Amino acid sequence: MLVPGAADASALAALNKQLDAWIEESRGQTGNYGRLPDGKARFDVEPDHTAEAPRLRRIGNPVDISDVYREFLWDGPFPDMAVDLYGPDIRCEYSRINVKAPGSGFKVYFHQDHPFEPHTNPDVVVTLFFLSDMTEENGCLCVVPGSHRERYSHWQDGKFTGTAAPDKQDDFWARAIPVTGTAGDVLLMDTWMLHASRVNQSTGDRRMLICDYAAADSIARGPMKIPTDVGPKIVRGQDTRTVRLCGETLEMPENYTEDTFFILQEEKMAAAE
Ligand SMILES: O=C(O)CCC(=O)C(=O)O
Repeated sequence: MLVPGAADASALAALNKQLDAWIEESRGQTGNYGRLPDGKARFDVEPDHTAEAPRLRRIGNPVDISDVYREFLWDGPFPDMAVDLYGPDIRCEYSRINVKAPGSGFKVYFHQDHPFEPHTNPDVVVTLFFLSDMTEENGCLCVVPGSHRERYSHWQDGKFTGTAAPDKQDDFWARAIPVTGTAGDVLLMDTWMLHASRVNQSTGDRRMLICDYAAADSIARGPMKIPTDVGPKIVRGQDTRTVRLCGETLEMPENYTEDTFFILQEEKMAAAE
């Protein structure tokens, strides 16, 4: 579901100002940098990142290092949207920012998010907040309607690759629709929805802030792939001693050592293309 104008202009400006500063800072770096609690890099740059043409593509858990992002994701409009979906008790799991610089060759292959962090039940909503306009030209998110009822392995050849069924990617593209919108809109996406995105062929950044919220009684079965210093955190209602189970059999992921799943996907898919 797309919610237009989910944040006011001043919040949007403050989030983008902080992101501008991080992109500026990245000019002084030649590779991934900063540390998440598990030792992986917090800031992930594309292989062709340079000082002149910075290509900072992901920031893991901006809530750990920015009051502006923490207040927005914990106290802003999204926790209440999760309450509307799942009831009063909501946990903020983890967050990340994805940036596609103009002319960036960074694309994302079809995957579902749930297989990265299987939970005891599927009450997990992925909020994808548009920090910039989203167009087909700049590589907006594309989703496969109805795919939240489908299940695909994200393992290939004995390795967790973070990609759903590589041999079905063309079929997924044939069924996919683009989610275009304006800066300030948010897409609420089921944790099982297949999604992907193409490269940015426009002259401006494509910027997206993503955060997962779960019902408090939906418990992750393993570590978060982007661990946070300050969470997971109950952002509405109360924590619970009870856990709600669903009877589904789920494939567990591998706790991969690569800094981001973009690298995992590229390792598998670049070879196949
Ligand atoms: O940034 C995109 O286009 C896709 C993001 C995504 O799927 C993710 O970060 O989990």
